[in-house]
Formats: sequence, C-alpha cells, structure tokens
Amino acid sequence: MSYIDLGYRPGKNDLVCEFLIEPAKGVSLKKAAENVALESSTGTWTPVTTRKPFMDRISARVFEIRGKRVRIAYPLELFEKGNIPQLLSSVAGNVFGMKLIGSLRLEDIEIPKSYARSFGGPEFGMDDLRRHMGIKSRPIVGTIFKPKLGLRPSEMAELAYKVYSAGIDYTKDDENLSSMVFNRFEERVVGMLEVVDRIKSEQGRNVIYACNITSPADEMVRRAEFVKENGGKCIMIDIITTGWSGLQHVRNQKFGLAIHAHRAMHAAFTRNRKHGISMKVVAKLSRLVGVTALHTGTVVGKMEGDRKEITEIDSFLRSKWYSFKKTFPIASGGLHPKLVPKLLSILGRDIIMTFGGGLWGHPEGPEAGAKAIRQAVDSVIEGVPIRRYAKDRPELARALEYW
Ligand code: CAP
Ligand code: MG
Repeated sequence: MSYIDLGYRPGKNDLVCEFLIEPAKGVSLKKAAENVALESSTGTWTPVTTRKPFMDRISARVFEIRGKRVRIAYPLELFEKGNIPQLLSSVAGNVFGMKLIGSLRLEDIEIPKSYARSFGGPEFGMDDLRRHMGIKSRPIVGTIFKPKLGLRPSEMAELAYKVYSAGIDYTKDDENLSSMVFNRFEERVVGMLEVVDRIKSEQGRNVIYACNITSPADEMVRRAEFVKENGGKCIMIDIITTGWSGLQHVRNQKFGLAIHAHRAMHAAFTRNRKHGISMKVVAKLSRLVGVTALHTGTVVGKMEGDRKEITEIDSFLRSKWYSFKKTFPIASGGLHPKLVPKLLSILGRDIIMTFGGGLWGHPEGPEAGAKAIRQAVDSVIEGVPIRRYAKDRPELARALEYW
C-alpha cells in the first residue's frame, strides 16, 4: 500500500504531525515522506507476509506536502492512551535515524480531543498558583539560587529569608541540585519551608519554594511526598532528563502540588532548526501531562530562542485548550533588571520570571539585587521609564549602571 494520500482530510480520530523533511542525497521528498509515515506507523523497509488489511486501515497517511513541510495523519488506533513514551516512540522514534533522511524535524503535533482526554493536564494550573500566591495580574518575580551548586541548606534558608523579605515571590533550586553531600534534599526542604512559613506569619504573603526533586522516578515520588508532608506547595522536575515516564508518574500521583518544569537538555534536540523536535511540541506534551509552569525562554536573555517561537509557545500555554488548566510560561536565563521593560513588552505579564546571576550578582549584595528587580518590575507596572524610576532608587540605579 502507499502511505501517501494527498486527497485525505484528517478527522477527529487522527493525530496530525507536521515535519520538516530534508531527503538524503538522491532521494525524492515524496519517498522520504512516505518512509517517515511508514516507519512511524505500521511499515518497515520491505513488505512483510504478516500484513493484513487492518494494518492498511490504521496506517499513517501523508496528506500534505508544501515545500519541505509534510503533514502526516495518524489514526488514533496507533496510540495507547495516556502514554507519552509510546507516542514518541512512534512519531519521534526511528524516523530520525533513517538513511533515506538527510534531516528531519518534528515541528508540531495536533492532538485530537479524545486522545488528549486520556491525560490529566495540570492538576494545579497557572490560575491556581496565582490564587495561592495572591498575585492577580503582575508577573511572578523569582530567583534561582546561585552559585548553582555549593550552597549549604542553612545558607540557602538565610538567603531566602533576605530575598523574600526584599520582595521576591518565588525561589527555586537550580537544575543540577538534587541531594548532594553538601546539601541534602530533606535538610534543604525543611529549612526552606520554615522560611516560607515565617514569611507568611510575618508578612501574610504566600511565597513559593520550588524544590528540585529530579531523580529516578521512585525517588521523585518519595521526595514529592516529603515536600507535601512538610507543607510545601511546589516541586521542580527536570522534565527532559528525567523523561516523560518520570514526569507522568509523578503527575499521576495527584499530589495537589504545583510542578515547575525545567527543560535542561531540550536544546540537544530543539536547537537545530532542521533536525530534532521543536520546543512547541515539548510545550504541548508538557501541558498535556500536566505541568504548572514551564521554562520557555526570554528572547532577551542568555539562552537561544527566537521571538516568534517563544511568544507562540507562551500564548499556547495560556490559551483555552480543551478543558485543560493553563500552564505558566517561565522566562529565565541571563535576566537582569535592565532587561525587564523589554522582556515584559515582548512576553506580557502572565509569566514567572526568574533571575539567577541578575540577582546574586548585584554589586551591593542579594537584598539590593532583589530590590532592584522588584523596582524594575514596578517601573513597568507604574508606566514610568526605568531610568527615571531609578533616580531615587539606588539599588535599581546601581544595577542599570553595572549591567
Ligand atoms: C538561569 C538558569 C536556568 C536557565 C534555563 C541557569 O540562571 O538557572 O536554568 O534559565 O534556561 O542555570 O542558567 P541565570 P531556559 O538567571 O543566572 O542565567 O529557561 O531557557 O530553559
Ligand atoms: Mg538553572
């Protein structure tokens, strides 16, 4: 059978993938596209005698070829409900390594309702987080403890108290901090959550500490339980390095906790515009599984990511999508106060913004760093140009001069 059917129109029982295909030298685009469809659904390199008409019916169909953009419809029978690894083993599996392909990028996945419903989406969504924190519409202002590794739990707790008191709403561990000899998970969580409680009793604010539980799946569950038992509201997971199975496993426990999704390692497959998987696909799957917040980039900071792509992803995370709760975009990476006006004008105010070096690197220390960031945000909210706002605010003035 042919896996090409250009007259086909996908319906509600098809999942549609958009690929960018560069055939190998001497191979036609049509042949390359057909091989992507067959290898990702029911076929292999040669006809097999075990094939039955049923397999033809559930095979993928190439239904559109526009330039090198190819859209393929996959009947839902091909997929096990609620199983992201199986979905990716199909549409993003062997296909990337075929000799017939020069390069291949999975750009987008359109997920039909009946399949989407087999996933939970965020148990604790963007609006739940805003409600818990009592912050209606301004951006959530956060920090990543720096240096990435090396701080002891008692040092983190002490610093946390300082920066929360200076106006920070949200603190988080760095992606490579889990449970180290110099900073044991349990000790860190207890110390940090004591500070969260102290801020609540002294200032009446619900601040967040997102502690990194990244580890093998069984251990992540144990650590999430520990956070919950100690009154925490948020866990952080490095979703790419732990993998979709790990993320689904934690989400499916229904802890009622916010999940902060860090995407460390995504650029290994999202960065090359011709090969790999787009960040948009990662964002769709993350919301489908159910993360509360996801790193999506800043446009203006230190990490690669173009404006159109990032704004599209952020809009998707905040848009109505079936009955799923919304996911908060997180802007992070190389941010400092001077970048705040531009960042907010590009990404809007429905974001969590986290500053690492841009807080802890302030020449006058962490409290000044935290204040300068809040002042930068307030200048935008009050509609005052940042330089003018800095005139009688020495922390912000110093930050603008330093960076
Ligand atoms: C930022 C950060 C985050 C990056 C991840 C870091 O610190 O903690 O992990 O933002 O990138 O380790 O680089 P700085 P992305 O503020 O000091 O840069 O959000 O693009 O996934
Ligand atoms: Mg980091």
